[in-house]
Amino acid sequence: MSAKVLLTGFDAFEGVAVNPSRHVVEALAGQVVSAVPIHALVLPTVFDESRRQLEAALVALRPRLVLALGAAPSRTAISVERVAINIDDARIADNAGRQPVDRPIVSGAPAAYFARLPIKAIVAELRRANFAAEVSQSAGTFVCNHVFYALMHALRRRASVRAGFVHLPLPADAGDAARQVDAVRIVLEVALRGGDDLHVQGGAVD
Ligand code: PCA
Repeated sequence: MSAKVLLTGFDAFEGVAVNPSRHVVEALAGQVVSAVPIHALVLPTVFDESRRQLEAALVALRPRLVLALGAAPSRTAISVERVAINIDDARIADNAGRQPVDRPIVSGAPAAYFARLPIKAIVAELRRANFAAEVSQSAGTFVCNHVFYALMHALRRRASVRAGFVHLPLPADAGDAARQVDAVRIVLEVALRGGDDLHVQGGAVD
């Protein structure tokens, strides 16, 4: 079977009228990166349903790389997430009006999974291309973390599949939005390159 990339984003949700992750996913749908075709999927910002749709796509496509994207209105840098945690704790309601509090995503499963992406190499490459980028130590506890955790859990026995999550800041204008498409292309290229991560400073003190 030929290799595929699955790229996901989210629709609009409270406080984010136009989701930049949706724009990027739609812009890259059907394109080819490092000779690998991109399959795009826009997920609903809804607990459980987003996970169901993601899991169905994983079964249907069997991708070599999965990159999930979401919007992070409070951030100013492209945030390459290090870790997904096994908890839903919603400060706002999802698009179906649900607001789980302190609910495990998968009962009895590990507290966390690390991204299987060269996160520091990705940050370095983004900075080389003049993007504000950083490693993030938390993807939050809303639907983005939910999908990220569900992704890593679904792939827990498929070690050869690379997967992770990137949060995008809200773009300042149309030019900025277009540049985010280039940034995500860079993320995919570095992720498909394989090899070890860079061991350079990328942590946080608090
Ligand atoms: N961002 C939200 C959910 C959907 C999105 O794009 C989050 O960070 O959880």
